[in-house]
Amino acid sequence: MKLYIIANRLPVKVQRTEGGGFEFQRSEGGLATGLASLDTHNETHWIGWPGIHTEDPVERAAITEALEKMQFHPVFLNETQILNYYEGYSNNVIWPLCHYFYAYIEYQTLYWESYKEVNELFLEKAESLAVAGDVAWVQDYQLMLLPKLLRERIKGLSIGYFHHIPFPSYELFRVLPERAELLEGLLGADLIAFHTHDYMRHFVSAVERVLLLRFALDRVIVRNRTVHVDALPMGINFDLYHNAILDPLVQEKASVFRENYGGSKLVLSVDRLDYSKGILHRLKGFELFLKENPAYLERVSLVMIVVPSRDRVERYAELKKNIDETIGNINGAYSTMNWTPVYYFYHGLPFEELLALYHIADIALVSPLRDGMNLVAKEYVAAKRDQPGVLILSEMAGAAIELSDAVTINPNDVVQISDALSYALDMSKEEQLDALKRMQAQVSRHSVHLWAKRFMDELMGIRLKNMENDQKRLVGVQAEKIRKAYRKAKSRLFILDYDGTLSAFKNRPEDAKPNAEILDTLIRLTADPMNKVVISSGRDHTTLENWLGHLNLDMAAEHGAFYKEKGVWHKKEGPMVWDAEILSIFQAFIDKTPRSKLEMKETALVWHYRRVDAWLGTMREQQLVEALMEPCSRLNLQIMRGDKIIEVKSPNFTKGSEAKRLLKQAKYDFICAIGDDTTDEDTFRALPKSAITIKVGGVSDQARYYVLMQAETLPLLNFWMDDTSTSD
Ligand code: GDG
Repeated sequence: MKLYIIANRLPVKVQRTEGGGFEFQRSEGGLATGLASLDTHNETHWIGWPGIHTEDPVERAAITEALEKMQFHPVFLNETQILNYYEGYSNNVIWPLCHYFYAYIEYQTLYWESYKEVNELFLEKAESLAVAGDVAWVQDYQLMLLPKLLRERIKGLSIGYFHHIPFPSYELFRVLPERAELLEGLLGADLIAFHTHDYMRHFVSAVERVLLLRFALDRVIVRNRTVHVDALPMGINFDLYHNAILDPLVQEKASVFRENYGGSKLVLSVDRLDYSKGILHRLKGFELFLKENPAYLERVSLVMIVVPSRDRVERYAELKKNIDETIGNINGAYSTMNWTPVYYFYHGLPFEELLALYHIADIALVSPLRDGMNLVAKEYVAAKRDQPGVLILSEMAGAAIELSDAVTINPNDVVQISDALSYALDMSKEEQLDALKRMQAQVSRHSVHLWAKRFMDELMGIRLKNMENDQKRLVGVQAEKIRKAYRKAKSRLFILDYDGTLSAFKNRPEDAKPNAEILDTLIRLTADPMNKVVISSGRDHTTLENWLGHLNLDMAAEHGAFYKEKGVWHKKEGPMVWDAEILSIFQAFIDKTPRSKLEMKETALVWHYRRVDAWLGTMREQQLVEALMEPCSRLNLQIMRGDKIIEVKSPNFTKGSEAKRLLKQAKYDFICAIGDDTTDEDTFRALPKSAITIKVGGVSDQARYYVLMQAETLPLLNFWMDDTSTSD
């Protein structure tokens, strides 16, 4: 098994040398470090853009040859693709959208075309390398279409996807014309993970609303597969940052910096130039702090590292201009001969210098307006080692969820930034060390190594489960084996659920009338005198009688409260559900839940919410159960959660008790039960282990087999009955 990490950028820097050749330097980002530590015997390969532009086939071949020795497989992009796929759709559409900068979206159809084209290019590269049994782990928003493409073209590949930036609320995501394609693209993966549960929640709601799929907790069935989602916050290489100060070079830098900045307290900020980072708000907050705290003048400086990024793009150039001007104004107004309020570096620093700064900074001011995670916050915490220091952290950064001992701020509120600075400066050394210690424990445990391991373990777990589930799936050999057993048997019992099993779900329950295919199959099945066929449904007996009463079969209605045998209906005794109090509770919920409805059966009341908005339905369902709990226990009634229904009925009858009653009547050498609902699991449980129990719609622990969808049920029954020469 090989692991392919597929990311927009390869973790390597390729540069032209003066002699016309190329120089290659590995760049050990967080991701590369985390993956390098994976305790696996599998080969890890990377697929990505090498970051250098050349259209010359000879140069491309030379770069490819050199990179492949490092197990890096380059995908070359031309200038138009870099402009339209990378700068365009990725950075001018998805990036601002996911960071809630809706007005910054610069949309062009051309961008989308290029985004699709480049995702296909990545697929082509993957296709030339990966085979069944391998694993592909796709990284981030530049490649959202890739999981689906990989799924379609490389059979037997396990696919994971990690989204490094925020996933926005549905209300924002829905504005994208390509919202459905992007979500479908991601759903090609087996596991989709985000930094926080909030992003995961937004993704789930976007999928439910845009694609009209329904999640069951953290999973959703997409065609014939289950896709899992999870929140797995990314960590850092803790030891690297924690131990950095032990390096004499870092120590030397630290003492030089300390000396240069004199006795000033240092507030540090480190970001890439981007509007999501809140750099201007931060400066305004610092300015306010100086204005309101004259005692700190000449005693506190802000050291601001801004790593250049896209500053040829107008919006970024403008941001840079504003930053330059704001800093100019602050320094102009407050500087003295001995003191500079803001030290500003518009360039990246070597690792050793960055670490020296982390170590000596009294405060790290991490105040993005939105940030998927923000690793700088975690790096600062680790690098402080045993020195005091305070982390001021934006509540809009994913990291704020884990780093609850930071001083948190709303980064839009400059007053809060200013107040947080004075609060942090007033904190005692003990308070600072206490908070740091707790955060260090968190960051050291939840390292990038653990993050990568947890993702891979989860993906491998899903792969294993899928393999086990494949064994339970009723197709091919399994279906053939059962057909043989069917042939041999002399006395067969069929217990068949109706809705969702024989008939597809309809928005209006009364529309689920048996069609010709259902009737033909049942007529065929009941024509064999060795078959006893029972329809076991939660529906009322009048409807069942109207729809199926003319057939030669038995029925159990309302979960066995009524049963029909030899053409006659019988009713079992149980408590009455039409209690005024219960009815009024149901009525109140119907009134406040648009599109929900009440079905009134003789022995049960059923609240249907299939057509209700997913979020509202889930909330109302829980509220309704809570409201029903007390009166139902007083009246000895059972509350049952089914597939988008809540049913109140007597506990005396269940589909299971009905199955037991049927078993007592005769000896069978072939028993088959098929159903899609939790109530059918009562039937499965009541039957002997040897019975052919089949869950419709996905695996179930109670059933021996499953079919993925209702549409497979009738063909399966017909297949067993078909007379073909190859079957014996
Ligand atoms: C995405 C998401 C999410 C910065 N300046 C210098 C320097 N850095 C290093 C830091 C840190 C990294 O760059 C920036 O961390 P981010 O967390 O912002 O990561 P990105 O990859 O830019 O962003 C983000 C992340 O993915 C991970 O999922 O946290 O929310 O936007 O490691 O140390 N390094 C050096 N000199 C610098 O001047 N050497």
